[in-house]
Amino acid sequence: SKYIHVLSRAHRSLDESVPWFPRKLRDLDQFANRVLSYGSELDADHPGFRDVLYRKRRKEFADIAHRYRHNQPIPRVTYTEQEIATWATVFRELTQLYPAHACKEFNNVFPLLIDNCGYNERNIPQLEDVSQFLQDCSGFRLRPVAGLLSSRDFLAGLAFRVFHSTQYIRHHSVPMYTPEPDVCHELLGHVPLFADPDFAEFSQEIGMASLGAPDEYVTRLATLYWFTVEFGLCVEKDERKAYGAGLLSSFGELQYCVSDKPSIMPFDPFRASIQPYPITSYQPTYFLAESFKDAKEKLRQYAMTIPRPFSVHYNPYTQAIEVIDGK
Ligand code: TIH
Ligand code: FE2
Repeated sequence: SKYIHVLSRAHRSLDESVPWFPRKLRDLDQFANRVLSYGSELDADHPGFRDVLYRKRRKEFADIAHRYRHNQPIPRVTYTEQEIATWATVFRELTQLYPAHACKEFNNVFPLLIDNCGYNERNIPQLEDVSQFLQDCSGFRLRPVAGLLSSRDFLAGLAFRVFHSTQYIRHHSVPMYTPEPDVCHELLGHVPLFADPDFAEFSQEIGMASLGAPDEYVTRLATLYWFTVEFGLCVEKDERKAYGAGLLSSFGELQYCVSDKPSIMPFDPFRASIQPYPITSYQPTYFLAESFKDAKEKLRQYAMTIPRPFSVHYNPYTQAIEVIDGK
């Protein structure tokens, strides 16, 4: 028998063995208080570790995100000349590579961001403007984040078409590649594709599959996310194109990924979800998808193998997850 819990006001809780997950958009506010590391704590090997001003700046950004609550506009930031100069370098180099190496969906959206969201060499676009634009395109929205979220929390956001986004910029000494996300990575790498309907659906599917899933499966879904949304390649007329945000925001790795150096495997979620990967260097291996639609179909097949005593449905009218007993 199927029973939709969300219809009852008294949200009967699931079996105790099922990890907690958000049911409505506002529930994402709870993530703010459990970031794994606060955005201003930099490791000793971080390029900004010895830069007192940079660390102070990182703290300001972390504080904005920490105070943020659902439905508030994302605070606007005045970026410094040095920050804008870093953005300009990244923007200039990447926009020269996109026509040849980015996938067509990305190149279709990019001019809209120039026209509507202030994307240009001399301006770092504001998260609030970009979030409004995405909501119009695909219902995706941005939320500022104060530090690293657990995979479980981060993926859960995607189930609601919410993307947790950093707002600070990489240290000026490392424009071509940084191992941590920054505003260049979010705005240039992720944002264009979240405006694409098929890609948005694919991303949301990963998020929905993760809700209440056992830890081992959340780890595998995070790996799948890594090899698709972050580092995915796809085929276009026999050519290899980048759709992963980690490639589209790094002018170092974007050139490397289409060279003959890395090894390339056909996208198969059963295989990609268990592939080990480095997080501080270019990827030795990429997975090549046929299309977003094909990747989504394969992901659905994979998601059906995740053991969960219930299924989930996203109701766009209430922006809530409905939980349905049984598979
Ligand atoms: N390496 C990317 C860049 O330099 O823009 C940033 C990240 C990709 C994936 C995680 S962080
Ligand atoms: Fe990312």
